Amino acid sequence: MEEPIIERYRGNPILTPDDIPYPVETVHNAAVVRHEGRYVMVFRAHRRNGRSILGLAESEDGFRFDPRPEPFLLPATSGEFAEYEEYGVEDPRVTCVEGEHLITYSAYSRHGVRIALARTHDFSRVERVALVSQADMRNVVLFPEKFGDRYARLDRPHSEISPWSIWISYSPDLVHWGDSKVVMKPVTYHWDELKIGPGAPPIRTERGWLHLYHGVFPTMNGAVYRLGAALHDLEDPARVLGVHDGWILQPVDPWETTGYVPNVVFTCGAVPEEDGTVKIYWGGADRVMCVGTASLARLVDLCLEEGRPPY
Ligand code: BMA
Repeated sequence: MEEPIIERYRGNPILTPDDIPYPVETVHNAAVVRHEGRYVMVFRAHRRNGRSILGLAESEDGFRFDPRPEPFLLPATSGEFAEYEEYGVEDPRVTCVEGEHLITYSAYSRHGVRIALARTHDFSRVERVALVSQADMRNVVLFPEKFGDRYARLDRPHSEISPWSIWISYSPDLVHWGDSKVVMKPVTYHWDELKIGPGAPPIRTERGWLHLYHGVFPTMNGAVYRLGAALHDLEDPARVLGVHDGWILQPVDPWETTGYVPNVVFTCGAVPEEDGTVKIYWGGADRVMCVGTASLARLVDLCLEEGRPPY
């Protein structure tokens, strides 16, 4: 049998609602980054009213996480963010740019879903910066480096003529974004034919920026969420060098096929290691957190050697 692309950790799931010291129904779609030699996880959790908050857990080894006693970010109840976070905060991504941890998350309200940006230096004090998109937008990941003097992000606008595709945008100040270009689209009658969306913030490799994304296929039994891989040019990230034709992970374990939403693996974070591996984190069935390990070189090879065009 061929080696799996992502080797699942035997101790999965690594975090479940039962581990959290305050009432939550789910622990999923978490960002994970390195901070001062530890792994910090910012996870999404549903409360019993069906709305989400963000929690935080820490780990020495990237596998065993201890949750903090209190939530990390609750929907704002006053100020300019309150109106747009009324229905909750979801699916965080964390990128370290020039020593600062930047958090993008979905802000849900009666006006739709849009992206908010917050920053932290220490994961104790968190400061909201700006709402950085209109509705309807989810799944925004920042690149960890600037290109010239501009920040870059992968985003996911939606329109009937170009449904749920991945675009790139640039900003001089993290607040105002533009110069947008389409970079990848779902492919008809393919595992990611319905929707694709940015997953983990891109990872620098020698051969390009590796982007782990999610793709959705509609079945008679509902949507199936899987993970895929794409490689972007190091200097010009709007240029896609290759997209792996197949998925790299699909729901298999019981906590991935059954849960809050069945048949979902969804990533918001991956941590590259010095030994050439990457720890990939994903939510299982929108209820628990899981982790697996893959070789960065193999993921890059899959994009370049067993690829398909980006659209
Ligand atoms: C998407 C988002 C994700 C979720 C996925 C599967 O639209 O809501 O947070 O993991 O659906 O339910």
